[in-house]
Amino acid sequence: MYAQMVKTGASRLKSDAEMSERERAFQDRIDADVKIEPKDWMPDDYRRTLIRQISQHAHSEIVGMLPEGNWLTRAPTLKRKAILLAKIQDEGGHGLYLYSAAETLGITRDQMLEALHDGKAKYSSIFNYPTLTWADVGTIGWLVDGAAIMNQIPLQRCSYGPYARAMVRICKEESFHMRQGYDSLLALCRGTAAQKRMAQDALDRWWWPSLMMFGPPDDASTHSAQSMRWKIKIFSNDELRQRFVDQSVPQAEVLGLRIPDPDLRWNADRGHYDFGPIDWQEFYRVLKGGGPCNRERLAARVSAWEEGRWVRDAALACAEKQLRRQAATA
Ligand code: FAQ
Repeated sequence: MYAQMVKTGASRLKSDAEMSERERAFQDRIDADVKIEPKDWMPDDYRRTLIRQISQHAHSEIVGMLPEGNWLTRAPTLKRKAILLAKIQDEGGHGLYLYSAAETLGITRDQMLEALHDGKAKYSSIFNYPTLTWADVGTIGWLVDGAAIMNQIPLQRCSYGPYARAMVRICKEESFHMRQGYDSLLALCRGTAAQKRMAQDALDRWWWPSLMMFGPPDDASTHSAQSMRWKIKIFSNDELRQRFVDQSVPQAEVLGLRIPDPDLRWNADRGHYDFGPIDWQEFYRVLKGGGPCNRERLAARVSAWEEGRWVRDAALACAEKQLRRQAATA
């Protein structure tokens, strides 16, 4: 089965001389920005890399519904509740487009979900943190969706056609998600002193995990070199992280919030903000299952799968009955 346990990508890039004729022709198409489609020939590692990344992305969307879902019954107004409900439904939809895109590569949805439920497949580290207050919901929209957009806009141009096309609609919806989160935080920051403290506390807890969403630093990123050669990734993890910091600092200023990083300062020579060291030990701990909510998130997905069994069985029985009827009248 294709899962994260499968080694994907080469440990180093192949030179032109080491490539077979087919591999060279494939690379030429990528270099010429021709999209690769499901029925085209592709190297096995290209296929596996895409299955790994797209399925992780899909899992992130559906696990990502859980932290915000925690606040649906406690949203402060009907309007905020309706917005949150729409956002969470969008995330379910993103999961479905992405599972469909991965299925074009020859893996089934059941196989992908089995890998998630067995703890073999990853999903984004960010969703292993708890949503303690209502301000966390706004902060997820602002920072987590903001980071997701930063990463996903370039994916609209990635080399695999079905993935690139799925990202177009996803990015439009993520943009609404980010705006609603920022709007919600703006309301808190312009509200009472207690509401503003709540917003600051949420930023203090979500800032560093949001920076980790972009993945390990470039020199520790196992897949980046090959994925960039294949234009599955257009920018490196560190490039996107820097863009995200540069985008977020002025947004925090408008909110009147302080980013919890004493080393954060504008560097006129680089034309970017410098920022402090990221705790990569925490990142790897969360990846290994040691984050505050890893167990809870996985248990919620497994129980949703088990409790939904009767729906899948009923849908299958209905489809079979319709087929039998059609066959009888044909
Ligand atoms: N969490 O060599 P790299 C969202 C793993 S969607 C967990 O750099 P790569 C929407 C990585 O898989 C958020 N694992 O890997 C939303 C690899 O392990 P493996 C998800 C991580 O693939 C908002 C190992 O580390 N977005 O938020 C993470 O080249 C609000 C080495 O790393 C996507 O999935 C991490 N943060 O680059 C929903 C976008 N980072 O597989 C609800 C598509 C790295 O060998 C509410 N994905 N790892 O076992 C990508 O762009 C890439 O996969 C990266 C990682 C950039 C995430």
